[in-house]
Amino acid sequence: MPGKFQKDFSLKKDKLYDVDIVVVGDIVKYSMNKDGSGVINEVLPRRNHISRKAPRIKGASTRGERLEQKIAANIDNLIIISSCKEPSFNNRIIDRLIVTAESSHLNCIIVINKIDLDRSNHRHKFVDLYKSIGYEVFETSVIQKIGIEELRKSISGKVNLFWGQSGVGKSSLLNAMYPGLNLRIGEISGSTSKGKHITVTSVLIKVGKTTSVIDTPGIREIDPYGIKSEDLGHYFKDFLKFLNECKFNTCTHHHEPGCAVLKAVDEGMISEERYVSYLNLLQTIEDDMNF
Ligand SMILES: Nc1nc2c(ncn2[C@@H]2O[C@H](COP(=O)(O)OP(=O)(O)OP(=O)(O)O)[C@@H](O)[C@H]2O)c(=O)[nH]1
Ligand SMILES: [Mg+2]
Ligand SMILES: [Zn+2]
Repeated sequence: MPGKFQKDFSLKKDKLYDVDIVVVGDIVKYSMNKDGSGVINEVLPRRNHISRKAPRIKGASTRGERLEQKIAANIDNLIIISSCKEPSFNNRIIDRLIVTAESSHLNCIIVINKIDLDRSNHRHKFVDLYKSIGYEVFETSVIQKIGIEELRKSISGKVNLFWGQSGVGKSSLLNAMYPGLNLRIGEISGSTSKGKHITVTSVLIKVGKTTSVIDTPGIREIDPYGIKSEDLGHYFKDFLKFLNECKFNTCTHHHEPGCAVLKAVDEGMISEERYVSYLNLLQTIEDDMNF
């Protein structure tokens, strides 16, 4: 492959992960060969990108900081897809995806799918929570055709990345929103209630003059990249108004005396669910530093 693309690749070949040279959403200059194949000559500067920590390779000797794995570039909205059941609702993953989006300054939209399976209305508490923080939340059912049109309208005119666990219904929702897409849909495993990782590569599809959607493979784990423990609180929007009141400006809101976040949790001003997600992420960041 000639041109700049190859040059960049060779410069980075010592890296464990080279998946981020070109990512979905990139705008590139390319030329066509006579046989109909194409060559990317240049990747244009990105206005933003979203990434996570690359999973550790089993048996690899790499120690210390985990590398960045870029997921997509030039996006407007991160659409966080979750489900009420099959797989079960997981607000820890939602919070991890929110932090990932906030740290890249992307707008987040939360979708809770499969509401037809939520007979006990377990989701309501979380719908209220995320709305109270200021996020847009959609409750959808592909089976019962609920919330599909509302979501479609809300993401119109933007580049939208659909992200979430396997089996939550990312591809199903996209098919329901844009008839004719015919994305492949999977089954849910009877024994584990988990998805079977049906979508295997990210694809960007133009669904309107100014609207694009990116369907992605389901995630197993999500560790945000490049966040220091003392900065983590800034990516929890509901913590923001308390952060300046902590006694120490390096406060990690874990054990420090005079912590305004801890006080707000005690007084019910910050939800315990969100605080547990915060501690969970803090632990991941600290574990990686000591690895
Ligand atoms: N009951 C119910 N099932 C749904 C709904 N939406 C999707 N499903 C089912 O969930 C299963 C998984 O759907 P997919 O669209 O393949 O899920 P995905 O998130 O794209 O999964 P991966 O591509 O593996 O990441 C399929 O059997 C769908 O029919 C819904 O609203 N209600
Ligand atoms: Mg899929
Ligand atoms: Zn604090």
